[in-house]
Amino acid sequence: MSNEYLKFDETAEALLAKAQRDGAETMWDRRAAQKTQCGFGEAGVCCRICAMGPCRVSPVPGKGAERGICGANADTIVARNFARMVAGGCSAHSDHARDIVHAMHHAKPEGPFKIRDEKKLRVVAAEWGVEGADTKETYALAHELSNMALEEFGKPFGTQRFLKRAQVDRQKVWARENVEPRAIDMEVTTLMHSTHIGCASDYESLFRRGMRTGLADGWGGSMIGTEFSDILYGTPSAKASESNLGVIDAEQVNILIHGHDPNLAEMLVLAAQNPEILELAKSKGAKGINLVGMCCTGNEMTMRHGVKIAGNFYQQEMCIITGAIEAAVVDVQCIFPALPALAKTYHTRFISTSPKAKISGDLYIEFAESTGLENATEIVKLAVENFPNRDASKVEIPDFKMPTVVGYSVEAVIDHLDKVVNSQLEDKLGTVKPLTDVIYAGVIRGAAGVVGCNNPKQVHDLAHIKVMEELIKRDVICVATGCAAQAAAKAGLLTLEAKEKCGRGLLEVCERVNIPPVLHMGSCVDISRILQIVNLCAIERDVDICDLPVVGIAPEWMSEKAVSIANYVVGTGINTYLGVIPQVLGSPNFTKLLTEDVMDMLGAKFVFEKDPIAMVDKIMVDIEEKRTALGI
Ligand code: SF4
Ligand code: MSK
Repeated sequence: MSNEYLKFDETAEALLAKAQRDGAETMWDRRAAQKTQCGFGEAGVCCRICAMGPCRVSPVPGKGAERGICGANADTIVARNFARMVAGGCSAHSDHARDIVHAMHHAKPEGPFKIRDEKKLRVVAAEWGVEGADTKETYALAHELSNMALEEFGKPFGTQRFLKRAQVDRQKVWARENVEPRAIDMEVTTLMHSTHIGCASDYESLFRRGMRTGLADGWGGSMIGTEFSDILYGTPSAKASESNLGVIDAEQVNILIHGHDPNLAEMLVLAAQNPEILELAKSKGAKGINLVGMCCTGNEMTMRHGVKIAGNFYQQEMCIITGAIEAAVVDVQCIFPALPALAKTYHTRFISTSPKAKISGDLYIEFAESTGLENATEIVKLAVENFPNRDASKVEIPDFKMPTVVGYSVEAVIDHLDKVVNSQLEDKLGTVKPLTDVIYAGVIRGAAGVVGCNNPKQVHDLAHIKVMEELIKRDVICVATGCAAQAAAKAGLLTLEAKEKCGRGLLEVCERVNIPPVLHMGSCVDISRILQIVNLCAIERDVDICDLPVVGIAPEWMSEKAVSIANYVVGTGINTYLGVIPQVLGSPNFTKLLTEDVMDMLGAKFVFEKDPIAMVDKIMVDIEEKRTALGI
């Protein structure tokens, strides 16, 4: 732990001291136990794709082995490893989306899975060419559309349906470069085939394979995940919430919901409102039931229900260390396998629920769409029953929480803009024109999508916050998802008052539109919302997406999903700034491909910069160059 870290995060300081007193191990202990991390792995030149290996080649040309046993050199090994990270990320986002579509397949008027945004159902159905999209009975249409969506994963011919949303020049780039994604499962399978021993060795071909798979995520799996979640659970609108560990309430039964897939969490919200269970909670001495969210399940729930945000990725252990969590309930992705053992230090029950993410060490209650509400009810009851087991001497909840405004779907942003510009009109125009107007006029210089995780290679949250504070100061509006959005929430950047930290232009926009300078757009799959709003701006101005003064940033990323995201954001034509350097530096050729050559291919590139302020300096040069090229 650096001093900077301790100064920066008081809640962490107090809880890590408590963890030591309680004899609880945390990620920081395990990071220290790793000592110096492997230089070969860090450079991406370790290969264990076949059992002749593991082979490691020298990241320094001319020093040590230059080829693995099969003859693969650093370029091939790095490119294969990178591509396989994309496959992992695309799979995670897309398989999550598939579960949402399955839940929609189970939707019926009496619930518990219901159609909550019928308008979006009909819009997407019309977009996909469903006959009678306007007139069909709601649930017949929903079931037809869910079948079509399931085909997007495995159809034998054709490309992803949502590609047609993109601005036409971007579609031409994808066709020219042969990176239009076909069925999602097909892209992942073909990538795994290509990276098998004895298949592709050409690093550029491997990069293209990864790019196509990344685009299958962004414009396929993730976009399906977002749109179908909105249809099923409602499209988010702006609402108030709170964030940080202080949202845990000593007087209530606290249930932590953590992971990514909203299917279970939506059922938990319903179960926690059950009058019988609330009565049971009172009989156990609790004032009520308090659901608190973490990572992207938290984001999904706060966007639609205002569920309070307990924290982001690095705080998952701290949440349990408060000693006041009755049940930590998880679905898929970003869940430390360390949590069940940690939970045993306290009275917390750790409950995993997905057959795709069964975590050993405590309880497993399998969630299925067909029995969703019963599963959720069992879980909530179990948490309530556990309340009397709480040890008051072990409870320490940091007295720190921040008011937060969340819920900025694309529709919510457009709605806000319309209220300012068209307040006198009865029919809303529903366009992003006011947004492009203020960008083109230079009132705000550009826009940044800030996304991604925490990673001990950065001081947690600090890079997120420095980047966002510095950008809004320089009149760049930020939209955020995932753990970056939660970092912004905790730092108070998702409040209307945060406009005081903005430059003059952005301050004026925030005042007129009544929005924070950083907009919470949702979970990791909801980066598709960012793609869509940038895409709408490009369509509005009739330019390719790569011409707009817009950047993507992942200051503290760590997961394979982030590698997939970085690929599809670059593939969409948006320069992408990474504050943690991917494991590619062992191949100067592949590194050059990512950071330079890809520009000619897709009109955007990867930029590696660990220092947040230096990163913002580079971003401003990038944005101003784009403005100059547009003549604005
Ligand atoms: Fe070694 Fe080649 Fe096997 Fe990789 S694929 S482990 S480089 S022999
Ligand atoms: S939860 S992928 S740690 S953003 Fe989506 Fe956070 Fe990264 Fe998981």
